[in-house]
This record gives sequence, C-alpha cells and structure tokens, in this order.
Amino acid sequence: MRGVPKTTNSAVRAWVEEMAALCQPDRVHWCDGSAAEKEALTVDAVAAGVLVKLNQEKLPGCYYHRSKPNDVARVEHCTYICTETEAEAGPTNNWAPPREMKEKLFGMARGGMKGRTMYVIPYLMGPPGSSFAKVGVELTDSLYVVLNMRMMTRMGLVAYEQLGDRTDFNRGLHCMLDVDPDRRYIAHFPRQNLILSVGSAYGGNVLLGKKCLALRIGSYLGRTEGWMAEHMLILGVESPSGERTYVAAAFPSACGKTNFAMLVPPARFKDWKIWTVGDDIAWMRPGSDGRLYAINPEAGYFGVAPGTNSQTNPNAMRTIAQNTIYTNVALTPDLDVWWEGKDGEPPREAIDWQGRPWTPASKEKAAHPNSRFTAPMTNNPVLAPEASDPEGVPISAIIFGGRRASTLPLVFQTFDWVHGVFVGATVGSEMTAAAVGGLGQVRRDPMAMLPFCGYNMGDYFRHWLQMRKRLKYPPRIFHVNWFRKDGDHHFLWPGFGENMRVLKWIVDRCHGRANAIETPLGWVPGPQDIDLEGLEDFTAEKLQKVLNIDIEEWRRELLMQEELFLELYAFLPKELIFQRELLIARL
Ligand code: SAT
Ligand code: MN
Repeated sequence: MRGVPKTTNSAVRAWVEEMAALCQPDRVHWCDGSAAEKEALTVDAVAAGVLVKLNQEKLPGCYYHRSKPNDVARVEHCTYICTETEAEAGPTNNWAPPREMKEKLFGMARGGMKGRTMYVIPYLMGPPGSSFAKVGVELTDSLYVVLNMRMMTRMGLVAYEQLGDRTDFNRGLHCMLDVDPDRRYIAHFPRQNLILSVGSAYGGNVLLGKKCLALRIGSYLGRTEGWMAEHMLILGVESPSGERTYVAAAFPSACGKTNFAMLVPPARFKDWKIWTVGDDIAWMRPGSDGRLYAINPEAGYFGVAPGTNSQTNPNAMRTIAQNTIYTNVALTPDLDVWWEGKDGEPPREAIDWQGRPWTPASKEKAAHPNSRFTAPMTNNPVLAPEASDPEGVPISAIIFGGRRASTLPLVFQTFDWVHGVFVGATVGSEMTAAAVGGLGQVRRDPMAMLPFCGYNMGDYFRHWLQMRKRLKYPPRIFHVNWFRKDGDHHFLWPGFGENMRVLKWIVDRCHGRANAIETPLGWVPGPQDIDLEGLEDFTAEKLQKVLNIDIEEWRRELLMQEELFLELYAFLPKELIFQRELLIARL
C-alpha cells in the first residue's frame, strides 16, 4: 500500500518509490508537518508503546521515551565517511568505498520495513527562504524519529516549498532493523548527498538532519561551496545600551553548549541580556560586508538532561516544561520525570532509564548520563528573534573550549586568525557520555568536530585558513575552559551564569574596550580585567589560579598535541606546523 505523495517533485517521489520497493513497508506515510498530523502520530506512538504520556498537569504536551539499553549514544566506531578514496575521508574517520557500503546497507535494509510504516520526512535546515538553507528527505520506520525531527527541524511542506523542482536534496534512509549494535552503521556519502543509517534508534545516529546532514555532509558541502558547517552554539550578547554582539562557540558534546547558549547573567549584569540563536550547530559564510554571518540550521534543542536545573539553566527548565520529549531519564510514579541533578530531592521511588525499579539507595543512576530532552526552540524564553532571520547574524567572536581539569586557563584570546585556527585545531577535552567509550580521557577534538567532519581533517584546517582570505572583518578567536580544578578536584571557576563575566571581557575585546596581558598562549585578562563584583568567595588569588599558565603543564600538553600532528602529518597545512613552532618558542 502506498500513501498519497505530498509533493510533485519527481526526484523526491522517485527516491521514495525506490526505497519503498527496497524496504517493503506495509504503508508509506508522507508527513506534512501539520499540527493535526503531530497529534495523530503522537497517539500512534503512545499506542505502540514508543512514547508514554507524562503527567499533563505538570508537563503539558510532554512524553517519555526509553531507548534500548544498547542504543543510548552516538557510535563513532560504526560511523563511516564513504568517499572515493580513503585520503578524502582522512585518518580520523572510518572509511569504506561507497559502492561496497551501499551494497551492504541496502542489502540490510531489503525487506527491513515489512509489517511497518515508512515515514517520509521532508525537512528544512535553516530559516525558510534563506540562501543558507538545505533540504533533506529522511525515510524512517521510527515514529520517535518523526516526532523528534518535527521539533529539531522545520519539517513538512515548508521543505518542499523551499526545494521546488530541484533535485539537490539530501537523501536519508533510516531503518531500525533489530537495533543490534553489531549490525549498526551510520554511513555518509558526501558526493551523493546521501545518508544511510541502520540498526539504531537514538539521537545523533538517526535524527539525520543533525550531526549527519548539518555537520558531516554540511562540512563537505561547505568546503566545496565556500562556507563552514561548525559544531557551535550561537548567542547574542545585548549590552545595557542595546548593542548586540554575536558569538559562536565550539565545545565537544555534553560540555555545556546548551547552558552557555541560554545563559542568565548574574545580578551584577542585570542590564545585560543573552539571546539564544542556536545551541549546537552553526552554518557560517562571508557576507557582502566582509563579516562572517551565521545561521542555526536547527529548530529545536536535543539537550543533555542530567545536571539541568533552575540554577544551572533556568531557561532550559522553562523550555522543557511543555511539549517536550524526554529520552532515557527516570519516570516517577506520578508520571513526572527525574534525572540526577534536577531540582529538589530525588523521588522516593522511580523507574530508571532501563525500566527497572529505582530508589535513592540504588547504586546505579536513575537517568542515563546521556539522557536527553527534545524541545522546540520556540519554547525558549530567550530565543533571539534573529534565529529565523534568513540572513543570519554577524559573528564578532569565535570561542573554542573543552573540558580540562588542568593546563588551560579560564580564557585567552589568540593573536590572529591563523593562531586561532591552531588553537581550535589543538582543542582537547575529557570524553563525555555523548559518545560510547573512553569516559574522562583527554582526547584531541579539533574545533569539537572530530566526530563530525565529513572529510579529511587536514583539508578541513586548510579550509578554515582559506576562509580568512574571504573575510574583511574576521571574528576574533578565543579559548575558554570552565572546567579547571584545584589540587582537591574542586572546580576553580563557578561556571554557568557566572561565565557572563568572561563573556563580557570577550565582547569588550571585540569592541576594543578591554585590556589584556600578552602571554605565550595569547592575550589573557589581567587581574582587573574580569569584573568579579558580587562573586562571593572568589578572590583575586583564585582568579590568578584559574588564569595561570604553568610552563611544565604546557610542556606535557605540547607532547599530547603532537599525537594529533603525527596522525595528520601528511595532510597538515604548514601554517599549523609553524604555529606549533612559534608556541614552543614563546614557551
Ligand atoms: O546524539 S547527538 O549527536 O545528537 C548529541 C551530541 O552528541 O551532541
Ligand atoms: Mn552537539
């Protein structure tokens, strides 16, 4: 049985026909993105046990989902870039020849939707009418994917309108199959603008607009078309005089991008305001005025739940109070949700993320550390109206950061663009629960893009360097570390809203209003340059500690950075090798 096509675009129809013939679903449902459709599909999802309706008095419009315990994060070892040559994918990506991988995955998908429904999800990444925007069509047999994509992207007829009769849409096929980790593949074919994902039903593996299209395929398209797809939040800083400065910031997954993007300034900065443009992904390109413009291609937030509360992120708490899907958190007897680090006392009993009874005495966590909320960005009380501006926003500062217990000072400004690219390229971070494996180990994560770059990292650095030539007013580049610890493993910097103090220094640097001291790493604020007023118990001595540059630690850091340089040596632009030499000389 076939549903009625919702588009006259013959390339879309042909792709759906071809994939339906392959996967053999019982039904094809062409999504239109309407409110009525959402309601009907939500009812279906509850009936099928995919979603649990939460307590509608406490959480109107909210639902709960539990994934399989073997399917809770992105799986980098199953993620492939399928380019003609291995060198095109580069040494940091898994590679397979396109023909081979297609044969294998289409083989696995053959008949894989028997007895099921294939949903056709047309979606738009970016504001309607924007020349930045890209269209994708994801075919999936997961209702969870449909309902998440409806929040994460501009889903429905709007995508067909943007596409018209063009054929250059991203083709995405997602089959859950039996959700077996041994038969799980997320394969990207940049040349064909194609994504095949099988054997998973979780987040970044299956919401194909997000990491797969917006970053892996996006970065590849960006290089050929002269723009950048980056793993960055975008925020606007509004000063008391109404001046708005836009900042893009790259941190690895689960390092607080959503918190930073929704930051509430402390009392001392009560006349300042932060506006969220995006919390995860930025598409950026030079504007006709010589500045770098950015859009957020997404329309929702897929954020980490644990640790989110009214202290760490009050705007997120408001955002997820309605019309939200919660995944892999704990469920309380009154159909409310709970996670480690939520406000208030833990519930006396709950069902944990694996569906087992849980009490505060249980040894295991109630919510999975990578449990998530999905919410439309329009729920966000500080959503920047510019988030829907087809032209995007001009970026004044780019910030890189990682999760580092030592070595990296709270903040420094790089000397220039090329130095900034070097600092971005050498970002290190302790691994988090957002990806399977190696929790806590420091790994190099250039520009927070290591798991998301759809081509050779060496060429990616080259592309960054090239972009400088196309910008008359390049953004200033900074590095921050909110996670530095003292000898007793306590965080030195309070973080969260207090990061406003650092952000203000960054904004003031961009406008030529703040002082700094030249150090071997770059420009660092002096003792008077970060406003500490109202920050209780935070002494000048503590500031000195969190800003300290320890030469011994930096010798070790340089050796650690070398690992990445060795791995990429054959592909590294010489500018980065020179930058390393300069850093060594300065130290
Ligand atoms: O699961 S996602 O890849 O979408 C989230 C993340 O890792 O940043
Ligand atoms: Mn991310």
